[in-house]
Amino acid sequence: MKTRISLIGAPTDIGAGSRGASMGPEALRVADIGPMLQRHGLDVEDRGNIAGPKNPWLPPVEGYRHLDEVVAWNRAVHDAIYGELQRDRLPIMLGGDHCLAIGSISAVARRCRETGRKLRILWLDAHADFNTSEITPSGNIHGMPVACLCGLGPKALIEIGGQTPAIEPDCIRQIGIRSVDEGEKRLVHTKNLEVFDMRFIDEAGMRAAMELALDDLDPDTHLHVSFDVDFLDPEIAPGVGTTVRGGPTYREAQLCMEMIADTGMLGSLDVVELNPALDRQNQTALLAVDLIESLFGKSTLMRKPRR
Ligand code: 6HN
Ligand code: MN
Ligand code: MN
Ligand code: MN
Repeated sequence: MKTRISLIGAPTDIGAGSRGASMGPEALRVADIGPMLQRHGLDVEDRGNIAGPKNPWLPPVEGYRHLDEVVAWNRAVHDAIYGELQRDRLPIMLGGDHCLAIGSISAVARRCRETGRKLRILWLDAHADFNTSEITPSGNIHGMPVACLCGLGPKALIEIGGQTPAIEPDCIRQIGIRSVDEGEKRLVHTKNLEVFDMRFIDEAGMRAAMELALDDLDPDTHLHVSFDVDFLDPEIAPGVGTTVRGGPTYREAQLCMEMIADTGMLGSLDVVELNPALDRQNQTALLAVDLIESLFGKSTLMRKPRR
């Protein structure tokens, strides 16, 4: 794994259904994300925050809320993440809401095409984020990034990484899913997305889910983790706008992160949807940082796991 990390804040809630994810980057910094990574011997540069348009808080127009502003933010995110990848650093995008994954993953996919690497995306979320303007119940674009990345979305968003579609559905593995809208469900099946939902995790366990999600990785694969904090059970992570009960426990989430760390292939990370306005004493940010510590290789004992 790369040991040179860049933190990039994207302080906006432009794609969300409640205000406050714009405060996410600062909450993660207050929870010591930078110093925590440094303590693990990593070279960490905090590149500060990206700027973009303010949130006008308007109803949907033709199925999208704030499309122009979402495009502006995602172009800026794309450019910032792409720049860090070119410098051969591992970018961590501190969101911000999940619409920003359109920009970050478009940049990662572009870099993978240029360097001839395979891409695997782990989408840790309560939601599939696979809506389109025709089927969205809300118009909130944070419910649409996976569809946009797969080429289903408005031209300005699907073209951000220079090639449409940015990715193929078969490079995605979704984990922790437990809230999918009706039309969205049909689209997930049509496009054959690989989903390890909570029913699967209940029955087979997080270990089996992660073994399958990380199955047949080419040694030269870039692993991108898109960590929507609402992936976690709301009892431990109340600081998100779209809580869905029945998510992974603290230990299940740790195991998920540890198994990703074991691959040694992590290449980029989004941390999104943290909403400090809904949090209690920054506990959700602290939990996210604790989990990211495992993602970067903290383990209980100094030994290789027995898998
Ligand atoms: N997220 N499926 C709902 C919608 O409005 O499209 C919720 C989306 C939540 C998105 O949490 O990143
Ligand atoms: Mn999401
Ligand atoms: Mn979500
Ligand atoms: Mn499949």
